[in-house]
Amino acid sequence: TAPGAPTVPLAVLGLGMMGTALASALLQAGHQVTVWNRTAAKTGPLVAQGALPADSPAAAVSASKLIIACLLTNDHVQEVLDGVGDQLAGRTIVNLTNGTPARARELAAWAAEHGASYLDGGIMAVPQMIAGPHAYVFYSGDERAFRTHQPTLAAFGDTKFVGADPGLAALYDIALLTGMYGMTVGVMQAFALARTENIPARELSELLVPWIGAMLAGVPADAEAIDSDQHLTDVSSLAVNHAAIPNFLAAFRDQGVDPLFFGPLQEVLDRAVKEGYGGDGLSRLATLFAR
Ligand code: FVH
Repeated sequence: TAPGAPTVPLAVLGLGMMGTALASALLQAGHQVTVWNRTAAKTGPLVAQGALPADSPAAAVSASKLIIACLLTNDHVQEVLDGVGDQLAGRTIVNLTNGTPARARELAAWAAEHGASYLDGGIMAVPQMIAGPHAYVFYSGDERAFRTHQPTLAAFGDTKFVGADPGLAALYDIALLTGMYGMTVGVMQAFALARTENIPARELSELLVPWIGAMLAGVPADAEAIDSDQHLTDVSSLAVNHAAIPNFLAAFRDQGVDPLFFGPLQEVLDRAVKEGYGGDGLSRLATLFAR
């Protein structure tokens, strides 16, 4: 253990791309880490870094006070934890698996029934970013457990505790990923459109990056409009966007590209204009989507 590193024994359950990065960061921070994975061969590289392999979740949990789970889904987490329920009293579970707020609350209630503390987490990083300067993780749930283990969890990146409601970390996680997926899908659709005329993706990429960056600069103004519920705009009205979207739908049709979310977008803009919001900016959509 590195000088000054906390010595609470840890287990990492799940050594996929993310679980491996998490376990590796903990080892590099000087912790004693027991690792378990359904496919045992994945423990090899971590054992080479000093991890202790466990041949079952039960063996991993019995060796540890803090249990970090990062599996494909929360159904897998529940399945694995069900097998060790009688061992969890007095331990802390930190679940960094992607899931819903409702599922996080269920898991927290289940953990409490088994005498364990529960923290849910949403990782805002890809595996290669873990332990780097831009990685951070949202946590919610048992605040005392968070305060106790925050120095350990800091091995992954910055720690952001967002509340005692265990569902909140998943909500923040899904909100940020929603923004990311919207952008990524739009970018892929742009590449698909450009490909229909043999425009190289690299050429479009050089145009997309500064364009999207310039558009992202408007997000704080949208946020202010949403928080103050003042949506009138001198930038780009819903009426203008409503008039333009049929061109997108026609261009996708003519070029043979899937319109994806532009059909539903047209429908919501139809509704917005019909309901008298044509003079508002795009920030109005946040209130319309929330219905
Ligand atoms: N990778 C990323 O960039 C994102 C970043 C943000 C957080 N996500 C979430 O992290 C969870 C794990 O993602 P991952 O990238 O590590 O995923 P995989 O590499 O596919 O590893 C999946 C692990 O889950 C194990 N597993 C699957 N099914 C079962 C099962 N029935 N019983 C027990 N374990 C299971 C799998 O085991 P194996 O296939 O190696 O035996 C891996 O350990 C995920 O929620 C992301 O959304 C990652």
